[in-house]
Amino acid sequence: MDIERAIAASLSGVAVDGEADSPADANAVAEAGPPGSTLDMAAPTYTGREFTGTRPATPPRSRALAPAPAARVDLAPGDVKVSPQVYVSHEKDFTHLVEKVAIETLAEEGRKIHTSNVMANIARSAGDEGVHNRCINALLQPTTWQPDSNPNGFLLSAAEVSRLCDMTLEVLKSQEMVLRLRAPIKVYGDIHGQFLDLMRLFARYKAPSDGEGGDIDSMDYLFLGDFVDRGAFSLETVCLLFSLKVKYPTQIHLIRGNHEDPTINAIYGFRDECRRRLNEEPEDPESCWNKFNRAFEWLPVGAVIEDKILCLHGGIGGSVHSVAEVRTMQRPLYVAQIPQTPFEQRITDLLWSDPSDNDSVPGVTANETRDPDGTGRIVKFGPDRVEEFLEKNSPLSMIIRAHECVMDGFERFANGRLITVFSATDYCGHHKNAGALLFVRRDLTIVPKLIYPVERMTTMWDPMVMQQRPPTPPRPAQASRDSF
Ligand SMILES: [Mn+2]
Repeated sequence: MDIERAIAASLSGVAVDGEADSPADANAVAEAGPPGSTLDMAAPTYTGREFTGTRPATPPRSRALAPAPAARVDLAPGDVKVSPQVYVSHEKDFTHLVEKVAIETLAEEGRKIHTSNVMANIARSAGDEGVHNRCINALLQPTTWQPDSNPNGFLLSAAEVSRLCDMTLEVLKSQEMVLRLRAPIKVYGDIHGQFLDLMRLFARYKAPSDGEGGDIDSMDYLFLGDFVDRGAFSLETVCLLFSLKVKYPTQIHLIRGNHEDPTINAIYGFRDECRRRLNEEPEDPESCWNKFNRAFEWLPVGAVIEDKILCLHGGIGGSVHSVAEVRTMQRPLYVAQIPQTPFEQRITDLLWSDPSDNDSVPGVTANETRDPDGTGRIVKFGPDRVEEFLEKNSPLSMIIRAHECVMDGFERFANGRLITVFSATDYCGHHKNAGALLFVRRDLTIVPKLIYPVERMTTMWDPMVMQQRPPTPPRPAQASRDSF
């Protein structure tokens, strides 16, 4: 296969995906485009000169004369640039393998294809790995994932999980407390260890991978926290998300939920899951459970998409007035259980607060569902708070948050200026709610994408936690004590 065919094959492999994310598909072509545009420029038929008579076939431009010029130019950060890696599709008989290769070695790749054996390529790509790649290969199986046959085991050893936490922590430390992100992007709400729902969303609406069925090269992914607790697969969920963060540090984004906190995930299931499945003593300072929580303390608490959409786990409560004040919060960040200072109250508001029951309830009111003892620290905020916040933080015009189970997987509040998104279906087996992701198109149109509950073959929730701490009711909230 020559270079043009290799690029054409890789382009068709990336661009042909029938889903409705058409702007993203266009983006996929655009990203893979620069090698293609080099070809266009090389073709004299595009010069616009008048021409009569028969056009001879244009010979391919010789490789020696086309030293990938765009890749060699020094560009300032943020300039348009060509990816140093190119997709190629190796085809043989009825099988194919799409692979990433360095742009510098593309010529070599084109020669190799005539003699290479497809299976040998697969074997080679399975060999070069880090723990994050191994975890992704094993867990990112949107249509085929099944729980481990041994419910007390886990794919990775405690030592490997520990290494994954270290790698994730390094990435998180290098990034900001409030992320600045671009559209197109998919925003996910709470998953709460319901790993099967994550796989189902990936299967229906594409997954963060660079292989078939994946769209990570055409859009980013943002997860709004509450990865762990409640569901039976917190380890699968958090390990896959951490692995994706390590593999795609600027395309996968994780922000913190109220369950990414040792005080909370010690009682809602995650600590026991670590003890049982990693065979460790969580109280050991070097346990995986402690390492996860140390990484959680470095998760950002907010993200802003295209300067227009603020994303948080809980909300703005009564005390969050500007994005700037969140941006300057120092990490590692500890969450006080009973906030004593204005700073601690702000953290509680970001991670714990909810919108009021509906648009007719303004102001800041007690959150009786989450704060049954009436300390008054966990609040609900009215639509007037949302309006005021957005006005003060122009050009922001929307808040996306998670944290509450909503029946359709997403729900609008404050006249559509705030949206709640929740990705776990049939939360804790109780609510029969849909799960959703919000796809933010390049033109900033928000497109909800839903899945509905399915019959489950195995127990998906921690029975002990279920019994002792029933799940938070979906909106509209019904009064219920002792729930989160
Ligand atoms: Mn939450």
